Amino acid sequence: MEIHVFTALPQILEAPLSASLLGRARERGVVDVRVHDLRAYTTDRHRSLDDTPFGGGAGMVLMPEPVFRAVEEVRPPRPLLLLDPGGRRFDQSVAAELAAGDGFSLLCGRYEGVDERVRRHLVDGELSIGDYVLAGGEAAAFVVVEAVTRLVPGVMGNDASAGEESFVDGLLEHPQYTRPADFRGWVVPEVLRSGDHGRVARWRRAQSVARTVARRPDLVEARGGLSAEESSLLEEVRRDEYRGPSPEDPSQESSAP
Ligand code: JCQ
Repeated sequence: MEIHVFTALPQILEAPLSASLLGRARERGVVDVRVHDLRAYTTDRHRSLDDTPFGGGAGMVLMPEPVFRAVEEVRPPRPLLLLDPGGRRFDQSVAAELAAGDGFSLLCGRYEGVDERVRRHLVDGELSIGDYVLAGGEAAAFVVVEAVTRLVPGVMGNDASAGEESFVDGLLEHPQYTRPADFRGWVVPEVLRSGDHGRVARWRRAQSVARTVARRPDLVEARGGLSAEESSLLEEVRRDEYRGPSPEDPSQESSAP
């Protein structure tokens, strides 16, 4: 997979792209992520990337010339996508779409925005990572590169783990615990130490369902609700986790302060 990123601030991206599993995967040649410095494609003696907006107003606009020159010289893999809060919302399904191809490219805006001719005549689309405004597209580009490349076989330490996590079946992850079994009196659920793999799998699935219904009902809606099996797992959790007194048995009522 080949990913090209065009930016006025390559130094913001190089360190995160070189760290950890992604950096290792790049070294091993599993993914080819290339960062292009837009300033290298300027032609004027001041190496300008931005200029004042026609019509007046505050701030600066990324000029079309260095951006077109860079893209036309490099001929990066398409689609070429501009990071912009007005773009298509980037989510796990977009990440999966991009991971299924041979490559794509990202253009990071800066300043108050990019010249409209870049949007209209150079890029293939626009991506937003969420409803907030960044100072530039670099942090958003890293989010996209990480979410996509971790789906490429061989990037993660363990190939199976990419598929097991949140959103892959539309549910949030189950709780995870590691040693110690008792931390400050907060104990790890007994089932996880039972060694019964069937019970563990069932508990995890039930926890995923309960957690998603409680915290992200929109995700449950988006996957078309719960299956009959998931609904009964949810019932089970609700029975097990109910700690209040039984209305039929007031003797269970706590008198503790
Ligand atoms: C991406 N959510 C927020 C900042 C201008 C294209 O013009 C600009 C682009 C940016 C960077 O993108 C974001 C963003 N997803 O801010 C300013």
